[in-house]
Amino acid sequence: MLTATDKTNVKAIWAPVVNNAELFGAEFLERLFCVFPSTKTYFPDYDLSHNSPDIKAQGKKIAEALTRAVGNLDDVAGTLSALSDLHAEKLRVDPVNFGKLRECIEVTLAAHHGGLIKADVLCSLDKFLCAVARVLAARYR
Ligand code: HNI
Repeated sequence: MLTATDKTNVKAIWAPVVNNAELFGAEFLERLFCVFPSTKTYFPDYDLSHNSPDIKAQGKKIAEALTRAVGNLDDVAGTLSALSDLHAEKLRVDPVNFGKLRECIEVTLAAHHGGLIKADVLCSLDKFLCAVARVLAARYR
């Protein structure tokens, strides 16, 4: 459950992503593939070289979906409902991978933050991304 303070923190830390979805999204994915190489198996037809059109396009989709969720923090489940169906029923992504992407998103945002991220802001971001992961994994049960 995100508190009012969490919501303010998440919107603030996410602000740079809103108008730079492709840039941030591609970095989320490149970090994922680099740190957790097994995740590459879900994208067998992609060109996974640095800054490839595939990585940019898919990264943009992920970042924009998360931006929609940040814009609807009172209804993350409803906002991502179609994606929840897709990941569970069609793509069959093992939910353990959502945690891996969460880590990569947090590192990316920290790397681009102008200074240290305060602990409470990181905590709020983590709560939000855990909520997203719960929604995306909900249809598996
Ligand atoms: Ni995910 C497709 C959002 C985590 C594997 N994914 C999408 C799309 C969006 C999206 C948006 C495009 C849907 C469409 O075209 O209709 N994915 C998200 C979000 C998260 C996430 C918001 C978590 C924060 N996806 C993951 C993870 C994996 C993953 C962790 C696997 C490691 N996603 C996929 C695959 C596709 C996909 C595979 C299909 C790609 C394609 O090109 O067909």
